Amino acid sequence: MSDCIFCAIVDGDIPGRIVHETEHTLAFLDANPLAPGHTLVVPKAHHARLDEVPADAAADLFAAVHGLLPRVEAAVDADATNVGINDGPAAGQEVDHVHVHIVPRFEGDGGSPIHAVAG
Ligand code: IU
Repeated sequence: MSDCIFCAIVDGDIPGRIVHETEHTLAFLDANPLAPGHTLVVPKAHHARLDEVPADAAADLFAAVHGLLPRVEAAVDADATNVGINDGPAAGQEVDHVHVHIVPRFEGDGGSPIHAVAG
């Protein structure tokens, strides 16, 4: 078993609530969701940082995000979505396998916009 939790999900060694899969990309529900429908999209290959992901795999990753966004919003009847990557420990990255957060947002939900961290 891999010592990377997301590699283990990709490899099927531990269960993930998978919502979408392509040849190079996997999407699954976050185990500790910030909101209903909080989804993580990962490249299947292990890369810690976004700039380590080959360009074609990064294109696949964002194509998957692009396709999933309206489906996630519709699934939970969200009003909007935060899409983001914590790219590196100083940016809050806790799992060192690149992952894109898709966080559904609802009018008046009291959450923070991504730019709040820089404010
Ligand atoms: P971060 O960007 O690395 O901080 O986000 C890691 C996310 O991975 C966070 O939202 C966790 O809830 C999520 N997660 C998960 O879904 N399953 C796990 O086994 C672990 C973390 I560890």
